[in-house]
Amino acid sequence: MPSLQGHAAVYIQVVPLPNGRPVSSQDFKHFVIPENFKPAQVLNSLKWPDHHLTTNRKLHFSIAKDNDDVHFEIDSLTGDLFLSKELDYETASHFLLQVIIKDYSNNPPQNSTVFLSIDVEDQNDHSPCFQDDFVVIGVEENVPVGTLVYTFDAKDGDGSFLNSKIQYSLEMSNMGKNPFLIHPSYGILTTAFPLDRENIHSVILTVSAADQAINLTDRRLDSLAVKIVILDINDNSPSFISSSLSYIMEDVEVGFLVHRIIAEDPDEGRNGQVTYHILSGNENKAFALDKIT
Ligand SMILES: [Ca+2]
Ligand SMILES: [Ca+2]
Ligand SMILES: [Ca+2]
Ligand SMILES: [Ca+2]
Repeated sequence: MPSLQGHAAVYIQVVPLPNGRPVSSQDFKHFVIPENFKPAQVLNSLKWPDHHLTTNRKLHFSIAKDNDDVHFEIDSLTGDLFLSKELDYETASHFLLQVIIKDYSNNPPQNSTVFLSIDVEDQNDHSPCFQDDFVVIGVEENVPVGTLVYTFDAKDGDGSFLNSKIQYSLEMSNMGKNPFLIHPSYGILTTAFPLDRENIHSVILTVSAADQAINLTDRRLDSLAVKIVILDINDNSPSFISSSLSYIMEDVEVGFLVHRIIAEDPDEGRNGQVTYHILSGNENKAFALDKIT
């Protein structure tokens, strides 16, 4: 069972009590209850001032009706305060209850009032969440190092700072050097190295978003598969891979295959498609060259 911490009252406001005397620190109790505190559990550190505990006094405890709050109930005989409904820090993080204590051992019965100031402590009960399950991004090769590729934006529904503060990290699924970097706080993905489509066509990354709950074991995360397709730029010229020397007998027939000239270009699609032309030396048009083959 989570323990409760009692704290000294921090309220400085002065409101007159029904019996006319000003509020003293005795009349305030401050509690912190964890968000995951279960209904029906007694807030057992609630200790009424000693003079209320004298056994031969007939006391009656109630929560003032104008606190239209359904989260708390009080045992009218013992003064034990119960949680009657689950707490949700994200909906309500603070309660101020007015407890009326009627003392029937006096005639007429005497009323006293105690304010219970209850702070709910946020529990890390929401996980970070990416809006998508899978993202495909295109980025051109040869962009300058530090180019922005994508901005990830995971949300976390917790109400307090660290439980909802997201830290991003990434892992590369394929082998090799990861050419991307992610900013841990802003989720900005940038290039860390020059990209070369002719070397790597695409990169599969797993981007994780973890909240920063104080206890490492309470931290929650979500992850997202990201495919980055490196788009081609025409950054390679064709180069000849066939021999530059060929022999031919003088008496071959017209149409004889003299030589197969092969040039290669590693770029993609039209950027890598090679056509052939004779620039010079073909005197009397003695040779014909097929443009495609
Ligand atoms: Ca969280
Ligand atoms: Ca929470
Ligand atoms: Ca090319
Ligand atoms: Ca290229």
